[in-house]
Amino acid sequence: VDAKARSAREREYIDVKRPWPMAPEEWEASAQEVLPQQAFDYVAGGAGLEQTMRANRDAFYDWRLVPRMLTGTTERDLSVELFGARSPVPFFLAPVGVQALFHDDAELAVARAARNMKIPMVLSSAASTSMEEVAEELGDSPRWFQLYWLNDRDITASIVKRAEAAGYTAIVLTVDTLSLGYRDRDVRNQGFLPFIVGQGIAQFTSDPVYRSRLEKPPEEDLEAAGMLWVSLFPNLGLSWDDLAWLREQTSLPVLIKGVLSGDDARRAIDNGCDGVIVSNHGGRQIDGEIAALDALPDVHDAVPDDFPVLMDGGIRRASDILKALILGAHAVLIGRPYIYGLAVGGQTGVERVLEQLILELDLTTALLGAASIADLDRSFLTRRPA
Ligand code: FNR
Ligand code: LAC
Repeated sequence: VDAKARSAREREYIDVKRPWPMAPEEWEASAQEVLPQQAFDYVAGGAGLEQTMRANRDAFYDWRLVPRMLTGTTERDLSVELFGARSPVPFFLAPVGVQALFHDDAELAVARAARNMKIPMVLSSAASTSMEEVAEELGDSPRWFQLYWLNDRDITASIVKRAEAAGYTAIVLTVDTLSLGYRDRDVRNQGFLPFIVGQGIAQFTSDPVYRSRLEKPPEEDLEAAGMLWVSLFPNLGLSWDDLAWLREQTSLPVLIKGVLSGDDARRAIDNGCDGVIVSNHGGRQIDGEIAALDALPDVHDAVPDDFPVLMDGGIRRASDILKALILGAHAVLIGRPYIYGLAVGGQTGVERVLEQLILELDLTTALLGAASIADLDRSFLTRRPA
């Protein structure tokens, strides 16, 4: 990142010499202006032709909200409860790796924004900042830990135990990325892969078991630490049977991120999991696969009503959040939009993006005639006429 250019830009916004971006596409365009091409492409891009990325967005267009008039509701309660903890709004921050690509303060800037706004942060296994440092910044603000199960059980056990010790209250096991997808933009950028040069492996360079696998400490040879990560990351042999072992490592709730069918949701339950996240990783893994929103009704139908179902993929506006909640999500995750906020304005940028979303969500819920998230039943939604 060209730090000088970026901080000048940041100051410009903070001084309100120029208006902050408003719509999500404007944040994306501003992020493109401040980021080096390869960093922008890494966040903005998806697998192959990016058909699934588009499908994630298009799927929302097929549903229309049906408001209810004269309900006399003047107050809204946008909060939701998951695993006994109440959150002020029905969205969390999705796990997004390697945030040092987007801002020097990386995950720490996001943690400050999350804490100020009381929005739960899901920290990535591929973060640029260790889980303990992020936890310290978060204080008692809520957090979950996203797990990439590297092909080494001792390392994985150590990571999970550290997350529990650092106050993360759930483990989110991502199962759609047992190997990274084929992403045209990254291939075009000389095969851009931050991990090879040791970026995005802070959970591991800070891990005693991982460090014990290295000849030289990462402080002396970061590239070797990166190469070890790249060699341990692919774990295509992982199967549902392995979950019993993970369950033994932790008493925290375990959610499976990357479920796209009712069948897999049932398998998650049968294997002792406590929740699922309907997601196709933002269209970054399999080009041409089902849109996340289109997968949601099948998952919803397959699980008990009180079984936690979250969803992400293409959530950009308040209406997207509302549609996903009505179709069965208990909460959603915001992904790329807050990263664009981070790139443009650090902590303040993230806060702006989230504030805009909350304002729009509150107003839209009011206009729909709903007093709370729990009020939003299926009668508020209809399929677009063919
Ligand atoms: C991701 N995502 C992701 N997911 C995960 O479980 N662990 C991770 O480390 C990452 N890293 C990551 C990096 C970048 C740059 C992006 C854009 C995404 C996926 C993320 O959690 C979420 O599923 C998607 O971002 C949702 O799609 P949208 O709404 O951002 O388009
Ligand atoms: C990605 C990984 C880090 O999507 O999840 O790039």
